[in-house]
Amino acid sequence: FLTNPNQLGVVAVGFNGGQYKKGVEAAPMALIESGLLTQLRDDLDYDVQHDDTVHYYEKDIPAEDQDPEHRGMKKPRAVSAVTERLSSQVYNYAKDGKFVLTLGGDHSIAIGTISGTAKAIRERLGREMAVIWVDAHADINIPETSDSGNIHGMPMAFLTRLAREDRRDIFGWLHDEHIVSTRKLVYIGLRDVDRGEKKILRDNGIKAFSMHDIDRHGIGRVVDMALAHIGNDVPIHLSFDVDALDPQWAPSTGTPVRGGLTLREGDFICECVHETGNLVAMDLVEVNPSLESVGAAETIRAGCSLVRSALGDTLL
Ligand code: B3U
Ligand code: MN
Ligand code: MN
Repeated sequence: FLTNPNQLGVVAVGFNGGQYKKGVEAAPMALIESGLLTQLRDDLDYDVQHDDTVHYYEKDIPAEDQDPEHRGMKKPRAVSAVTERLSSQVYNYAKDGKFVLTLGGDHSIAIGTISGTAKAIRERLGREMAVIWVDAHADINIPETSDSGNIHGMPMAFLTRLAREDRRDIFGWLHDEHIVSTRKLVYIGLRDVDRGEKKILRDNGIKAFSMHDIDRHGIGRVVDMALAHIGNDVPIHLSFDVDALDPQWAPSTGTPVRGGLTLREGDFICECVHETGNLVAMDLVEVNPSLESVGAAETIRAGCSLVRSALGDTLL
């Protein structure tokens, strides 16, 4: 194992500034209150380290009138400040060999989590890390290809340097040690990818398994192919957007897209990644308990199930 067995650092990030719908900031508390961390402690025997706070980063976030659009990005300084702080929180757990679980928040927070683990894994193991991004969306817009300007649609572009900014207050704090290679990125579950993103995926030869591929080959073969692309003994950061699941299983999310994964397929992906023994970090993002009030509890339960599966539950 690439992390110390059963050592788990948890970061709760109540941040919604990468998109415009309120409510996603309440997800970490809802997941914790539903018993997720207790389950990890009591049922899966993790030594769970958590500072008992959901981080809202209020002090770091500039006032809205101090944060005008830049290259069409909305709230760029807020997202940059939050993810910079988050990056070092994640790094601090990962450098000690702990598995890092981050509960979001919208998907812009992956700029913080993935940069933090990538840096720690480089330092601790001298290795480049891979990313498995499970999502209905590719989240790889550069500012110029984004129609929405929402940064939760851009994290993978900044993390791979396809998008870059030199201004320190707008992601200029991302250095080489934080970056992930486009060759070490694999997508699963895509079904709503912007035109510009499709070109980015094609031009850079990025490996992506869409829902079409899952229908054609089945989830088992798709996961095998995804893991084969990454290669053996490569540390893996799993970034799981709950909207990868079909809205039937996870209705309470900001941008649901029909035709997604069943909960069982989502759990299966997590179990297989766990089984590699190479998983070093996981994000669970875009749970929004204030949307679809009837579906909120179900969405939270689905999120808990995904996390437990990635941490080794349900394997006999
Ligand atoms: N690709 C679109 C839509 C989107 C991305 N991520 C989510 N929605 N959740 C965009 O805004 O970049
Ligand atoms: Mn996403
Ligand atoms: Mn998504």
